[in-house]
Amino acid sequence: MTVARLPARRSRNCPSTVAATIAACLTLAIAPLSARAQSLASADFGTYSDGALVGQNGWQQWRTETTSPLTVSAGRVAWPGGATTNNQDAFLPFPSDVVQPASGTTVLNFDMTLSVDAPSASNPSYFAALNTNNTSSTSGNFQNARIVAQTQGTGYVFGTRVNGQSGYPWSFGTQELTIGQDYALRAEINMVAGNANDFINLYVGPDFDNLSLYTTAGYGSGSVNDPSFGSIVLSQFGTASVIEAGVSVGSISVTQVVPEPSTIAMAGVGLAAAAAGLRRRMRQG
Ligand SMILES: [Ca+2]
Repeated sequence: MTVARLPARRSRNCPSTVAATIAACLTLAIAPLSARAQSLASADFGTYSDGALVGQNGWQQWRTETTSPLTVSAGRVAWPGGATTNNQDAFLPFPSDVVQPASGTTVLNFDMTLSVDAPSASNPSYFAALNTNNTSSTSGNFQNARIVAQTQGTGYVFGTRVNGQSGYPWSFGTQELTIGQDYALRAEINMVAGNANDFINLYVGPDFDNLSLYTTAGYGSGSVNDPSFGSIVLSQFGTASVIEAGVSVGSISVTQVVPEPSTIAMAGVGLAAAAAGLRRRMRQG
């Protein structure tokens, strides 16, 4: 069957369609960045029941250690620290693993509200981290984006590192913080395309609207594999030589910051869409 090709003519509606499409795209392009964050895992312990953390709202036991189980009490998950054995850890998985980007930078905000009640005297062990995978499999599943608290003066400092490999050393802040005081802590994880180039900007403040850059942890030297991220871990890992801290956590979450599309790129999309609409209308006569 042959379809007769109608002569093209411009629709009077097209200019307004083009303008409306571009306007809608420009509106999208200037939307606040905060509206462009995707939650990967989130726990507000203020909404939890008192009792075991594992089994509530998706939290699972990590590895096999069950001693000193993590417990919710009055809206907090707290443990005393100082243990020289590996007590229970728990993880909260993302829907899927966030892998290294093929280009550009993927940013994850790893947020906690917490107080540190007993910082590590020396050689700190992480109390929070992100596992490589979102499953309970221990094969190839390591603790990345590690967070520690170490004694300094009469208070303490936070530290972080991208993963547990020596090429990504600890970086500590210098501002002495107050034991027992609540802080908002953000590890802004920058996953940069390519290897040995990821970094973490660690921010501290009284709340998430008033954060200050505390320290930056990046690559030093050596051989490393940049990590993927699949779940939040609360860790009571400790040994006789690697000391765990005592913390009290009110909330913990990870959000992925969706890159802000440039106005030019969005306008380009808008023009392409408008052009497609124009072509359709021309075909339809
Ligand atoms: Ca990288």
